[in-house]
Amino acid sequence: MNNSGFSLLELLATIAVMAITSMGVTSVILTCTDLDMTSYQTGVAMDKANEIMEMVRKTDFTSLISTYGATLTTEGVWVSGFDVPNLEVRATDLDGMAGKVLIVVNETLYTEETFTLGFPRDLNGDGMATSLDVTASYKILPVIVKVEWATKFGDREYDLRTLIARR
Ligand SMILES: [Ca+2]
Repeated sequence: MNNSGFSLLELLATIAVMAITSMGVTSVILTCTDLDMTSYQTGVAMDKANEIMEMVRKTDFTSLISTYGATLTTEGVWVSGFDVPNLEVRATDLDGMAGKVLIVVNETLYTEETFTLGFPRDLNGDGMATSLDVTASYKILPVIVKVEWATKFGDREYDLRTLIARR
């Protein structure tokens, strides 16, 4: 028998190969979309953090804590929250807002974040870095604007850190 066309077996094999190939393509497209989403979210976090830091910098120096200090933690950090649209808030985030302004008033607080701001550090100008709360006497304020959000790959965060002094 002279059969110049596809046999059924060849046809099935071809369909199987095409199906596997197209699964690979779909997977690549999904991965690219995920990366786009991740970079989009990081962009959203950066934009909002920059916007809030600009507002903080424009705030009168003596009003910084009354404006951005909603609650004082036991570590000596004033905290307030701000909303960041289009980011998924972490389930563990108590105030339900992805953004936070942190103002450190404990000269002795030594963390990964305050370390980069030169802590332990004299904030009230008495020459010593020993005060646990300089809320009423500060000459310099360390401000951290932080955005923390959840993604399908895990938690992400972005922050800006600065020292603000009276001008
Ligand atoms: Ca001091």
